[in-house]
Amino acid sequence: VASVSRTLAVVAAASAAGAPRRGPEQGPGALLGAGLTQALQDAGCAMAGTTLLEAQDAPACGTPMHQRLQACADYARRLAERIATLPAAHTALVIGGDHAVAAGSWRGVGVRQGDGGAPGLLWIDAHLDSHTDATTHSGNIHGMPLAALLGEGAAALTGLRGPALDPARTCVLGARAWEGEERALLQRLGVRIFEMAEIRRRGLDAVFAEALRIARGKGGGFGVSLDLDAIDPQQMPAVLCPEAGGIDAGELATALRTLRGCADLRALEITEYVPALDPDGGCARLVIDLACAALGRRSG
Ligand code: B3U
Ligand code: MN
Ligand code: MN
Repeated sequence: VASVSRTLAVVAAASAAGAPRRGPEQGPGALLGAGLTQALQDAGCAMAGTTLLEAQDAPACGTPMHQRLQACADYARRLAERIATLPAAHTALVIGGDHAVAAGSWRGVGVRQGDGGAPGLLWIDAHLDSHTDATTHSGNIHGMPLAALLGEGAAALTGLRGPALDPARTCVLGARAWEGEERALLQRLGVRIFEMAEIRRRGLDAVFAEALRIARGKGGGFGVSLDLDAIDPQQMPAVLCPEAGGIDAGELATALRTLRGCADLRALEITEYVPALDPDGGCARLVIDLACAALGRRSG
């Protein structure tokens, strides 16, 4: 399959409002500083530009959940508006930030598509991120964005402009740590979950291909939201919530290369990178390699 010629619009979503600790808000600056855009250009992408969307200071520890929800929702609304205004022909590359930014990204992508439909979505994550404000154990908003995108949970997040996801075109890949309520929610909605156990049994390539078929559906555009904690923490320790037994980084790069042939890929999102946990920059280089694997045209 020939690689698609892409013009990328990079959106730096420098928010940690959904995370239990500061750190992910530094992710986009560090990745840009490590040469993300140059590497993408070297890999054959045209660059339409980079927008930085700064956040207010993340709510302090102990802030009541409804205030943290509101902070995440305010940020998600701004992010969605920004993405909605990008030219439809561009592929958006959203760099988080904690994963709560996704509650805005994919609404914005849906508005930008302009056909009234939501994009299909492949959610690559160690977690399910499908709690609501009523079921969360940790109180952390980055454990809720997938539920919010599916229209479940607090109105602050679900009420953003833009279509809710179609559960039949949404799937989760790499899951290995969850609480019962979020799994029950996804099962009730009919969202396909590809757990690590299934990936180990069938191999990532086969599972990724099936997940891609689900997200692409019969057309209409799709996206990929990558939480870096999906990758094995021995290879990607620079995340807030590492979970042992994850996806092999090299295998993920190979699987992501199949996106090069997908003209219907509307956006890629990469979240939860914490540069303070990456003193030698090895994880930043890995993130850049993954972005190039997904979006590039040549090895670069
Ligand atoms: N399910 C847990 C753990 C978690 C979710 N997302 C991350 N961690 N990064 C929670 O906090 O809701
Ligand atoms: Mn996660
Ligand atoms: Mn996540």
